[in-house]
Amino acid sequence: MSTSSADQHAKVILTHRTKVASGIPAILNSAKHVYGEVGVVEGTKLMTQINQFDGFDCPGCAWPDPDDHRSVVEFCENGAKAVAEEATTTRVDPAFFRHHSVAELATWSDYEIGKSGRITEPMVLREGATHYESIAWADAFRLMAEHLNRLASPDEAIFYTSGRTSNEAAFLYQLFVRQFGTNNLPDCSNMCHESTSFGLAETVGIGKGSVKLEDFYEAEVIMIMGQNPGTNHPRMLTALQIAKRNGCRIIAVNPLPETGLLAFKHPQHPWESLGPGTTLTDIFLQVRVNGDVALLKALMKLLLVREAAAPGTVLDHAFIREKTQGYDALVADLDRYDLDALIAQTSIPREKIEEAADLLAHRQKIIICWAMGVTQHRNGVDNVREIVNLLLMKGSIGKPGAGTCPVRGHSNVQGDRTVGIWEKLKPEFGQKLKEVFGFDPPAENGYDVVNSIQAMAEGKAKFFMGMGGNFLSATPDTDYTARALEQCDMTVHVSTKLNRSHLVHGKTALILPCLGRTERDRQASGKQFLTVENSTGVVHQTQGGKDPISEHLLSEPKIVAELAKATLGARTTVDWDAMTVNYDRIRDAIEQTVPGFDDYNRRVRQPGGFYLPNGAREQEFKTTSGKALFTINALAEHHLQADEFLMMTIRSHDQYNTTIYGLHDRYRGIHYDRRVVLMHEDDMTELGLQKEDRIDLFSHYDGVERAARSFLVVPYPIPRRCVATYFPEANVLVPHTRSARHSNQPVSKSVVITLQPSSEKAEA
Ligand SMILES: Nc1nc2c(c(=O)[nH]1)N[C@H]1C(S)=C(S)[C@@H](COP(=O)(O)OP(=O)(O)OC[C@H]3O[C@@H](n4cnc5c(=O)[nH]c(N)nc54)[C@H](O)[C@@H]3O)O[C@H]1N2
Ligand SMILES: Nc1nc2c(c(=O)[nH]1)N[C@H]1C(S)=C(S)[C@@H](COP(=O)(O)OP(=O)(O)OC[C@H]3O[C@@H](n4cnc5c(=O)[nH]c(N)nc54)[C@H](O)[C@@H]3O)O[C@H]1N2
Ligand SMILES: [Mo]
Repeated sequence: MSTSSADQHAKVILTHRTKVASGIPAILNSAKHVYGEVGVVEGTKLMTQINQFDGFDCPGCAWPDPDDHRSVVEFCENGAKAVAEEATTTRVDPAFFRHHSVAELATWSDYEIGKSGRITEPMVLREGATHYESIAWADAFRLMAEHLNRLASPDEAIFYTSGRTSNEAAFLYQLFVRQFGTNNLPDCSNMCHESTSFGLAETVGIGKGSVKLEDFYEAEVIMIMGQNPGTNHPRMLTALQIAKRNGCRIIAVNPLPETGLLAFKHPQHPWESLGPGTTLTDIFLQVRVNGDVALLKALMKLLLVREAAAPGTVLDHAFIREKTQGYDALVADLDRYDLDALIAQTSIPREKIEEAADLLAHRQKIIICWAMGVTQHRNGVDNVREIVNLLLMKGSIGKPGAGTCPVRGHSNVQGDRTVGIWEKLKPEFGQKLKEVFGFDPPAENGYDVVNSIQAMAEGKAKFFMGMGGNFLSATPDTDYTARALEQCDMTVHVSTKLNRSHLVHGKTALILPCLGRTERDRQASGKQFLTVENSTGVVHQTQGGKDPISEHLLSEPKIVAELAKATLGARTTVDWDAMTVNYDRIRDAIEQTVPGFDDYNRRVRQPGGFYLPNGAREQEFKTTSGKALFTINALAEHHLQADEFLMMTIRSHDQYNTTIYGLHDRYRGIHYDRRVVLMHEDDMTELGLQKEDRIDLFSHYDGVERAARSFLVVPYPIPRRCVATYFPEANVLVPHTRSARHSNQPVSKSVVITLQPSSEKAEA
C-alpha cells in the first residue's frame, strides 16, 4: 500500500524566483488549464460565471467578492485551475475501475490520481475485493445503514466535512449525524483556522474576522502574517493594490519572500501587465518560523516606548479603558521581556522592526490578515491572541479600515461551522434543534480530526464518512492515519474526484459521486441554488449552470437525506424529502435554528446576499465580561539541538491542498518536482550539502521515528535552521501526538526534523 506520492524524481529544474505575481503568465496559465480540461466553448462560458451574482462561487478560496460591482471576469489563475479541475470532461467510470485495481491505483502519484477525472457512478469495494465495482444508490445507502445500525454506539462513527460543502448540505449532514446520536463531526477547520476560532472567540467574542472588503480600501496599514496570498488568495492582491493606491502601507511577516506579497500585476488589466507592477510590501519582516509571538511582543514594547515619549499619541486609551480588560497586566508582562532577546528570536534586523513600529505608531486604521503560518503551530492560539493584543492597544478593531482578518481557505469552511459542523455542540444550538425537530441531540463533545484518527487507530471508531475532502492526505502522520482508516469496518467518501483516501480504505469502502459547484442541480421542485459564506461573513448564492458530468450523480443534500432515511427509518422526526424537494425548506430550518439568518430565503436572493451579524465589527464584544480581552502569552519554545531544523509544510503554486494541478511552483522557481526541501545556503554549506543533493528527513516525537525519504535540497532565502517542504508529501513527519494547545490543531508549520544523506540510490 502506498500512502503518498511515488518517490520518483523527474529532473528538477530550478530557475530564478519570480519578483512580480500575476500578469500575462497568469492569464496564459488560466487559459491553458480551463481549455485543456473542458474545451474552449464550455471553458469560456464557465469562466464568465465564476463569482457572478447569478453564477457559481469559485471553489478556489473564501476571499470575498465586491458587494456591488463585479467585473466580467471575477477570478484568478488558481480559481480557474480549481474550476478546470472540477469541470474536466475526463471520467472515472466503472470501466476505469475494472481496468485498474486499488493496489495499482495506489502506486500512482497524487498528480496522476487527480488527473484521472470525475467519478461518474457510486462504487463499492467489497471486503477482500481487489477492484471497486458499481453499486446502485439504494444499495449503497442500505449497506451504510446496516453498518451504522450495527455499531455498539453511535460514537463509533465519524463524519468528516471538508470546507467546500454548501450551507444546505452541511446543515442537513449535522442534523442527520446528531439525530443518529453523535457529535463526531470533525472538519477541515480543525486543521485550518481552529486556532483562530478559539483565540478570537475568547478575546473578542466571535471566532470570525471583523473586517469587510471595503475596510481594505480605507486601511492605513495592512499587516499580512503567515499567508501567501499570491498563490492561495490571488484576488486579495487586487484589494491590496487598491489599498496601496489609497495610501495604505503594507507590512509582510513571513519566513519566505513570497512573490505575490512583494509585487503584483493585475492579470485582468493586460496593459498593466506590461509595466513593472505595483510594489505591495513596504516592510518585509523575514521572521523565523514560529518567531511571531516574539515579534509581536517586540512591536508592542516599541509602541509602549513611543507612547511614553509622546503620551496619548500612539495608543487608544479611551478604547482600552471602555472596551477592554487586562491592559495593565499585559503591560506588566511585557516589562518582563528583554527587547534584544525578543528581537534575537525573530531573526529580523532591529531597524526593520523599529521601522514597522514607527509605521504602526502613528496610524489607527490597521488590519492584520493571517493564515496557516499563524495557526498551524503548537502555540497557534497564542499567535492569534498576540495579534489581538496589538490591535486592541491601537483601538484598531470595530472601526472602518481596521480589524481582524483571518483569511479562510476552503470556499465555505466558515459557513459550515456557522450552520453546525463542529464536534462541539453549542448548547443554544442544541436547544434549537430540540425545539424545531423534537429530538435530544447528544451533548458531549465529539472527536475532532486528531481525536478521530486516534479513535480509529485504537479501534474505538469503526465507521468513517467524508463529506468531501481527502482525509488521509490532509491529516498529519500519514502512515499512522492510514493504519487507522484501514482498521475501520467501513469508509465512505462523498467525492467529485478520485483521491488517495479512496485507495487507503476500511474493510468495505464506498465512493459516492456528487454534483460539483459548476453543475446544475435539479430536484423535484425544479432548479436549485445553494448558499455559502465567505471569509468576511457574507452569505450568498452559488448556482452551477453546466450539465452534470454523469446522470448518476446526486447532490450532497440529497445524499445526506437518503442516507438519513435509510439509517434512521421510523426513528426520524425530520421530513427529509421535503427538505430536498426544495432547498428553501433547508434554509427555513437554518433560519429557525441559527442566529442571523432572518428572512434567509428572501435576503439571499438579493444580488450579493447579506452580512451575518458580527459583534466585534460593532465593538460589541460577546465575551463573558462583555469586554475585549488582553491576554498574556508565553514565547514559543523551540530549543533546537545542533542537528535539528524547524520545518514548515507549505503549498506550491500548482496545487489545491491535496489536489496536485501540476509540478511547477512558478513563483518560487521550482519546476518538475515536489519532493524538495528549501534550505538556507549557509546551512547547506555547514552540512556539506550541494544543490539538488538527495536527503532523508526524520522527526522524533514520543519515541517514534518518522521518515520521509529522498528529498532534493533547494537553496532558498529562508531563515537559518528553518526548512520548508510541500504539503502533503511531508505529512508523514507531522506527529499526531503534538497539536496546538487549546485548539488541538496539527502543527504542520513547526515540525522539528533532522536530515541525513538519502539512503536510497539516486536514479540513473
Ligand atoms: N491555489 C490554492 N489556493 C488555496 C489553497 C491551495 O492549496 N491552493 N488552499 C486553501 C486553503 S484550505 C487554505 S487554509 C489557504 C492557505 O493559505 P496560506 O496560509 O497562504 O497557505 P500555506 O502555503 O500553508 O502558506 C502559509 C504561509 O505562511 C508562511 N509561514 C509558515 N510558517 C510561518 C511562521 O511561523 N510565521 C509566519 N509569519 N509565516 C509562516 C509560509 O512561508 C507561507 O507563505 O489557501 C486556500 N486557497
Ligand atoms: N502538512 C500540512 N497539512 C495540512 C495543511 C498544511 O498546510 N500542511 N493544511 C490543512 C488545511 S488548511 C486544510 S483546509 C486541509 C484540507 O483538507 P481536505 O479539505 O480534506 O482536502 P482537499 O485536498 O481540499 O480535498 C480534496 C478532495 O475533495 C473532493 N471534492 C472537491 N470538490 C468537492 C465537492 O464539491 N464536493 C465533494 N463532496 N467533494 C469534493 C475531491 O474528491 C478532492 O479529492 O488540509 C490540512 N492539512
Ligand atoms: Mo484550509
